Amino acid sequence: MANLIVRPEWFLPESRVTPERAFQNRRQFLQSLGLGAAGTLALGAGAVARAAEKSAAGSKYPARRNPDFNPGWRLTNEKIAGNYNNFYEFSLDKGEVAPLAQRLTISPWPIEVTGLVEKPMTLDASELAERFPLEERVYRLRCVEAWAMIVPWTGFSLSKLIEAAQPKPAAKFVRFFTFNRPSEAPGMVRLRQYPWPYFEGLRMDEAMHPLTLLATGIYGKPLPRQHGAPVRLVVPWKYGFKSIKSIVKLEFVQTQPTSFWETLAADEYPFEANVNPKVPHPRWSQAFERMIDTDDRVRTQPYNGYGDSVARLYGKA
Ligand SMILES: Nc1nc2c(c(=O)[nH]1)N[C@H]1C(S)=C(S)[C@@H](COP(=O)(O)O)O[C@H]1N2
Ligand SMILES: [Mo]
Repeated sequence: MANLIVRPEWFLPESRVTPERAFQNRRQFLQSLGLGAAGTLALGAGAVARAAEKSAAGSKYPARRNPDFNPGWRLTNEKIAGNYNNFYEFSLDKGEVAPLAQRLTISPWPIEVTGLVEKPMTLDASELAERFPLEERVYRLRCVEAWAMIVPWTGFSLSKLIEAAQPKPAAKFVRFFTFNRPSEAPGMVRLRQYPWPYFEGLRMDEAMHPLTLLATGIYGKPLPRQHGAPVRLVVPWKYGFKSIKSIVKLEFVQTQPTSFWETLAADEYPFEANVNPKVPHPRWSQAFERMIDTDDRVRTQPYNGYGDSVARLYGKA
């Protein structure tokens, strides 16, 4: 047995020779049997491969791609998207967010659903995938700063959670809140003048629109912290700041609430914030956007290209 313990010089960690997904699934499977590396020896490679396949079918990632939301666009490079993040709780520097965000504790993660609902509830983020089937959707995301990306999110329509909470007729808006943990988020300490925690809001019809996603994953894996783990909003026809990350609370209210950026500069970041190439930001044009990985300059589309399904919400054909 000694040669199994003393690694030969050609030894490579399995993670380096097996595609990441297969590796993770196999590990999960072995762990579920209470087996470590010894399990590999006992079962043999073929049995492990078959068992890992079964376990992959049971695991939540990657989720089934919804063909309605996969138009065959070229995806933004995953590494670049994961190292170019707006998450002011950690840093104003997009490249610094990913390393700093790793200190965020994401388990347990209770989410409170409250306000004007028949069924207020608190559920943990880990329960979401059990209650609401996950699917993968490719969306464009357009930041108000005139950069854009195209990413595969994993999640479910926010409408499913709203239906479970049963809003009362008086509920006309939903408010969303991010965590309030300065001890884990240095930006919250450094940017003391900001009205933390980050908060956002949608009209009820916007929140109920099938495009509005609660995302728990990206690129076929659970969300990394810099993208808003464990659960964030994605509203693809609005500027990116509406897509609030790391949500801890949803509150149903009667009158139009404010939002974090609106409080700071209402003329630059209005509550509605629909992507519109014809309405310039006070300090720059919104006619074009830059793809973050290729630097391609792309013409910005009304509603970020989602006008066919959302323009009717705004009384436009
Ligand atoms: N809590 C929180 N959510 C947030 C932000 C933030 O600073 N804090 N930034 C927003 C902005 S401006 C954008 S463009 C997107 C960026 O998402 P990404 O980093 O996953 O690409 O997150 C949005 N959600
Ligand atoms: Mo943004």
